Amino acid sequence: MYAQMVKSEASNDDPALLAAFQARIDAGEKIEPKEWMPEGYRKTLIRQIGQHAHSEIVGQLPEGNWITRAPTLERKAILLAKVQDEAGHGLYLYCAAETLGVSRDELTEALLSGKMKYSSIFNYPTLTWADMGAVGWLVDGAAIMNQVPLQRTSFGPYARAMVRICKEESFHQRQGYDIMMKMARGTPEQKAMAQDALNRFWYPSLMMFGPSDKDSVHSAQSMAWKIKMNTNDELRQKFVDQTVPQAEYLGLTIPDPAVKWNEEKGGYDFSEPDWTEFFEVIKGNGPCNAERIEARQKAWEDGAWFRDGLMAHAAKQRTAQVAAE
Ligand code: FAQ
Repeated sequence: MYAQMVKSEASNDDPALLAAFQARIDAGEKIEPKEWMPEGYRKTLIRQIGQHAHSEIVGQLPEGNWITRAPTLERKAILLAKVQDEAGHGLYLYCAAETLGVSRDELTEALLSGKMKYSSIFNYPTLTWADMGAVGWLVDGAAIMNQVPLQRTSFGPYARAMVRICKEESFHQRQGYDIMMKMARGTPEQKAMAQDALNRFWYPSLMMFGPSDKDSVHSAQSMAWKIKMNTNDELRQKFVDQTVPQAEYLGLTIPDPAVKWNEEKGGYDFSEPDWTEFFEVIKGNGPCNAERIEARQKAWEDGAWFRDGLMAHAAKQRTAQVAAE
């Protein structure tokens, strides 16, 4: 079904309908699920919302890794709440994608077979407790930078899901920064752990915004349709501008000697991430890709009995309802 949807792109792009649709987008109207939309618009949304949902679900794994090892009861409760929020975000997003005619099962199968992607960032390991700080600070920080503009995206269910998600992401970012503050102001060993986490997560966080604008295949069309509100490089620059002073406040060093305030552009100069590494990671060759998919595959198989039970119950209810009518 996912493959069929991809193939059916441009099957109904009648020029008059397309022009009327674009006029609605340009006027800032929201598009709702039952309204006419070009196949390419629907396909792009399924791809982006589905990828986003998968990122939230797979994104539970690196932090879930530390729930049993959180240093205090309070930290454990906070981390648990954050990871549960991520599951919730995945569910809102799967629901938003379902309004476009694809089921959650189909999306999950596309993830497990490698047809669909999830964010590159979750293919990096979380090696120390300081990584919980770096993930909250940098990964959620990058997610917010990307998602705040998406609250104004043209597809109604996606925009509405983003409003709630962004509120929760702010708490996630704050809790990460709070961990970093404790570590950076702790013992020299703790500060070194915080610096090491920043060193390892800096470039992967910059990669979250996608390839540089010249290599972004979808940006132009997605921005015309207001599925994306900014280019990848614009958001990456905003993220760097926000994060460098936060690192200074922590007394930590961004692992890039090229980071320097540029008065003329009103932003920081910085080095590009290693794009070869990025493309390898999204092709499936990152440090944890196999482990992440294996964990999702196992969860899918372990949950089969429950899904079967729910379906059997729903079928029984339907039969009872038909008999009563
Ligand atoms: N990872 O043409 P573009 C979170 C792919 S936040 C993997 O520029 P596009 C919260 C892209 O799909 C993370 N693949 O693509 C959290 C395309 O390949 P395709 C999720 C990437 O779509 C925090 C190709 O490269 N957020 O989970 C990545 O216009 C902490 C060409 O790229 C979202 O998904 C990447 N980083 O722009 C959870 C936000 N970047 O599909 C737990 C919504 C690019 O043709 C813990 N998504 N690719 O095979 C977006 O805004 C966009 O989809 C971008 C990419 C900006 C990610």
